Amino acid sequence: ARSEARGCVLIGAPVQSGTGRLGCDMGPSAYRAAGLSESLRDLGLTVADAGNVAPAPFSSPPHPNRAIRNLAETAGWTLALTDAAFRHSEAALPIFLGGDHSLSAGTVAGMARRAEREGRPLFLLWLDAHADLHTLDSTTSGNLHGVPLAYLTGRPGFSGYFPPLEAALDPARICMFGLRSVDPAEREALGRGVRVHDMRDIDENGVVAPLRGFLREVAAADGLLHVSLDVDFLDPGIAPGVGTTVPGGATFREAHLIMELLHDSGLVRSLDLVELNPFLDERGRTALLMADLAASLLGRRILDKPTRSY
Ligand code: HAR
Ligand code: MN
Ligand code: MN
Ligand code: MN
Repeated sequence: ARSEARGCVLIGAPVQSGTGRLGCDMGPSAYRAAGLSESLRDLGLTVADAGNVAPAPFSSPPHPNRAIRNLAETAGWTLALTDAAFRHSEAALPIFLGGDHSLSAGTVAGMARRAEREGRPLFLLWLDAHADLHTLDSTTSGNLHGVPLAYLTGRPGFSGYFPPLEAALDPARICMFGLRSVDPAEREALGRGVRVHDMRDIDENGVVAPLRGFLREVAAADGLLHVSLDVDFLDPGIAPGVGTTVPGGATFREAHLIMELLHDSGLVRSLDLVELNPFLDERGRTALLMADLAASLLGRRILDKPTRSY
């Protein structure tokens, strides 16, 4: 079924335990204030708002890497969001309103369980300036928004500290766009088969051919596609509301085109909007832009409405 055949459900994930600075917990409210459900309803979609998830209790033993912050709390979010993603994805297309990127450890794990239940493979499109491939041992910042992909691909060292992972993601089913800030330890992990289209690749070749190639593979495998959109994928000039800006990000046109191609594919089963920090935003412009990109992914045509100015 094409994605618009199912309704959408908004799920707030006010996670900020994975970052070094406060403010991401206001993300879900900012998306609601930006009118995300109204723009989706304008497309004729059924939209429910499931409210915000709360972290589950989880105790992690102290980790030898003393840099790590908020380990048990982040693991508790992972547990709660795995369950929420699995439950809400049966009948609807869940849109997770973050919250920092550590939340994807949960949402993607829940979608992996969903895919397994349907006997289909899960594919992941990761739109981000960062690779988020640190292990608990390799992170030097200690910020756990830098580790979700290591957890999800079953890299060692998470056992006992994070919820047990039922099915590890095959790196060959992960495609990244927008990378431009990768730490040495992550570079090594990138060599394990993840498909990477960094900013240089996008500058030279554009987004259309590589994205179409990936989508063809998802379709050929009858896969489920989860999209994880990190605010810092976008250029800081258009998306200042994030704690980890990196110069040289995607333009409005590139990001919008990706959303249109995703919409046309009909393959997207779930979506994360992550890393928005409303405290760092300018009059809501980043929240509005992210909400508009989500609406484009769900079928909004750029000419349907005068584009808002951010
Ligand atoms: N690699 C750096 C670290 O581990 C920066 C990670 C930043 N991650 C995000 N999400 N903002 O992509 O600290
Ligand atoms: Mn990220
Ligand atoms: Mn990032
Ligand atoms: Mn459009």
